[in-house]
Amino acid sequence: MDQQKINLVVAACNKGGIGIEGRIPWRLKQDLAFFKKITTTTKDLQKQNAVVMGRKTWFSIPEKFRPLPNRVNIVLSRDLPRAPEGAYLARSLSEAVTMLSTNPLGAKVESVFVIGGSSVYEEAMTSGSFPCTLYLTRVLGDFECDTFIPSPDDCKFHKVPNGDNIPIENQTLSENGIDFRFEVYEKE
Ligand code: FOL
Repeated sequence: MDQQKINLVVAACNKGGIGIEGRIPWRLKQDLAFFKKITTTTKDLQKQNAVVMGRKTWFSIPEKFRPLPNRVNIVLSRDLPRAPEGAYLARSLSEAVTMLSTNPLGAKVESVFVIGGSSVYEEAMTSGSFPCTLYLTRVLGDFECDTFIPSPDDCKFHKVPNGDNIPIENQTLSENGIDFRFEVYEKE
């Protein structure tokens, strides 16, 4: 794993909303396809990426899709008695990052992706402990939400040009009447 750098992947609507009642308020196939691709693709074909998520996010993923295939899955919880089947358990984000950069996992993990939920995103965005790249799908609408991410601008993230394999920034995509676009931010 490259020097404790982490990536965040999230889709958020106008007011930063990401979820309601344990689920995602919209259904965007192209966005999920992007999620799958960016979290799965590695340069070194011998390695996998890791996805780090809170307990509620783990249980929100449809059972047939978890553990997310071809990725090292880490679930964060202080309370679970054991790791869910197919996943590793860590007690905190920093413990997860340490596990992933230490052998045996360290040898086979290329990049770390934090995939939610709101408290994990918030910690990663505000802690200042790790340099981050944030892959933000901006869903251009107002959806009723009960969980949110902080504004990237308030967390000292700077928008950067989208790299290869990511649909062009400023290009608005549309799916079943919902407009959205892919943005990339970085924080030292
Ligand atoms: N980031 C973005 N951009 N969009 C999201 O929907 C998203 N969702 C989560 C975290 N970051 C996100 C957390 N929720 C699956 C389901 C829920 C989920 C994350 C992933 C999931 O089932 N993924 C499958 C693909 C399923 C499909 O193709 O329909 C996977 O293999 O990644």
